[in-house]
Formats: sequence, structure tokens, C-alpha cells
Amino acid sequence: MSLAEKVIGICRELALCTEEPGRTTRTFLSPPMRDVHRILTDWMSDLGMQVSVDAAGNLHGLHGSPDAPRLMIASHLDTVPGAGAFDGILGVVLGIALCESHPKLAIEVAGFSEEEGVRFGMPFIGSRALVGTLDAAALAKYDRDGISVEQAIRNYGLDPGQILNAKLSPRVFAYLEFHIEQGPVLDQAGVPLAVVDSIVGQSRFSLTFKGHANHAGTTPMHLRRDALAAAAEWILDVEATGNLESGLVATVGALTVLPNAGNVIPGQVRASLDVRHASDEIRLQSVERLLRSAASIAVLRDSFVEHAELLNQSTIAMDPDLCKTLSGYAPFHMSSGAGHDAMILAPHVPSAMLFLRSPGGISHHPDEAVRTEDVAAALEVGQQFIHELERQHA
Ligand code: HGY
Ligand code: MN
Ligand code: MN
Repeated sequence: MSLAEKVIGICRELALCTEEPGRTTRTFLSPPMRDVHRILTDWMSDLGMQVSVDAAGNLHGLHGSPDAPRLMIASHLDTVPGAGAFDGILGVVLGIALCESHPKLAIEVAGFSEEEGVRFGMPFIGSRALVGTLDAAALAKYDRDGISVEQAIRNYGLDPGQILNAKLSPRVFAYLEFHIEQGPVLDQAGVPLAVVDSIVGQSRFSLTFKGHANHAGTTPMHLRRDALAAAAEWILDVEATGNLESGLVATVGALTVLPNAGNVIPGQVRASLDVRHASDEIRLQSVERLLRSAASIAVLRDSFVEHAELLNQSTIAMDPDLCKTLSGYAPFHMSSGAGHDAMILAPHVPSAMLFLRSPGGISHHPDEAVRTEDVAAALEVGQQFIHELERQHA
């Protein structure tokens, strides 16, 4: 079996570590994360790597001397509900696979505990802990079962009081993240790999529309304060707004309807909002417009709407020197519409990303895939990149 085939096999094995039998769903420090940690820890230990888990639940493996300058190769271990087998995890598995080729450079592989933002609505918990931006407010956020981030860390057997010690080692001089593209660009261009120049900024909000629950059979239409009808009118405005600017995307992906019964007029609806654009100005203007439209729709329907900001992440450029080095081996460049941990690390350490082609442009879906030859190409580029960094740091 080739190393590329081994990488794909391990990703598919880890996809079976799930909260939901029959589909891949793995959120922040949920029970299947223990199996992922065990499988990767066994592999890294066999390679002689020093393995640890920090207070934010990030898995770390160090190959080489603890005192040597080190390259971090990382991505996330969590998934969206009904995920594919490669989003996030491929970047961690490729990092460990590159340690199999006995690099002289010290390499720290990290598997971040949570990037998608599924459990708490707030993304990047693992990498934000590493760069010290996971504050008390973030630790206090709770999931739909009323469990806080802090309690989830405790439930996993870790000490949230040590979060401040879960910091990026000062010995890390560069960060590299391999990730599937998750879109159609490379597939349509017939290109296996791409260097990522920048990652577009994203805003995430939770909006709560509050009307009045009532009997669906006895309440005349003109006397209703239907929170779901208000949210539905706003969601169409979200779609219309996304169509106003090229490169703008605006999505409502999650809805919670209360009391969620067919014969009750919805009294309350919580809706997610995800807005992204390469220009922070256009993104923030679009968000403002959508918050205003939600408020005016609510007023006209004699209802209320509240909003909570969950993320305001600027567009982030990757490190030009690292990108230039990578381009020597993978000439195709593109920006990323998907968010990645690299955008959290980039303000703190020179960072680079290498995309692998997503056949059919499919992701956040069980049909997500990679080609064996593209994984082999990524391993080849990774080895050349490491050798060049070894030469620069010799
Ligand atoms: O949502 C994203 O951009 C990424 O998949 N976390
Ligand atoms: Mn994802
Ligand atoms: Mn991802």
C-alpha cells in the first residue's frame, strides 16, 4: 500500500468515529473524539512522536527535538453533521504521514478540537485557544443541552483552568495546513493542488425572531404573530442580498422553531446567518443591511428580533514567502471561500495552505472525496517544502 493510500484509508477509518451511526458527525470533544485521539496517538507514538492533548482538547504530536525550531502542520478533527471523510482530518493525517518520511526538521502536528462551530455556534475553538483569543465569554457559551464550553472540557477530563497554557510554542516558525478545496475550482481546472493566497472574511450571527405561539386552528390569519413567517420573509432577503454583489455569499443554514408542532403557530425561531466576502467592507455592509431588514420585518409583523454576533473574522492573507516557496512545487493559486484554522494562526505565525482538488466540488457531504494521485502529489510537495525549510533553517 502506498503512503497516499494509507492516508486515505486512515481518513475513512476516522470517519467512522461518529456521534450518529450511519453518518459522520463529530463535534467538540464528543465521545467519538476519544477514538480519533486514540487512533492518531497510537500512530504518532509508533513514529516516536511525543503526544499530548492540551486544555482545549487539541491533539499535539511532536516529531524531533523539543528545542529545535519547528514547522506546525495542522487542521481540525471535528466535522459538520453528515460530513465527508476528509474535511479537516486530511490535514492532520497528511502531517503525521510526512513524519513517516523521517524529516530532519522538527514537526509539530496538531489536530484542533473544533473548527466548524457546530456544537456552540462559535467556530475555531481549538486554534483560538492556541493563539490565546479564547476568552471567558467564549468558554461560557453553551450548546443546545445547556452545556458550556468550559463544562464540555471538564466532561472530557481536561482542566479549562489550563486554557491559557494551551499556547502556540514559540519554537513554531511556520504553519502549514493541507485541506480539501471544498469547491469546484480545481476540479474544473483539472488541477490537483493549489496554494491559497488568502481566506475570505466571514461573519456569523444568531438571530431570534419572537412572535406569539397560538392555536393553528382557532387563530385567524390577521391576528397572528408568526415567528416562522417573519424568519421566512427575512431568509428570502438573505438570498436576495447574496445576489447583489459578485463574490458575496449569504446563508441561513440552521433554524430552530419553537414549539415546533404542526398545529401551533411558531412563537420563536432562531436562525443562523453566515456572510462572506473577500472585502471586509462589503461583508460588513451586507451584514448591516440584513440586520436592518430583520428588524423592519419584525416590526411590520408586530414581532421582535434579537441578534448575537458569533464571529467577525477579517479576510486574511497567507504568508507571501511561504506561498512563494510552495508555488515552486504547486504553481496554481486561489483564494479560499471556506474558513480555515490557518486564518486564526496567520496573524501569529507565517502561515500557508495547500488545497487538494475536491472531485465534483463536493464537501460537507458524505460524497466528499480526494484522488489518490492528488494525495500523493500533496505528500511530494510537503516533502519538498520541508526540505526547503530544512535548508533555510540548517
Ligand atoms: O464553514 C467553513 O468555512 C469551514 O468549512 N469551516
Ligand atoms: Mn468544514
Ligand atoms: Mn475544514
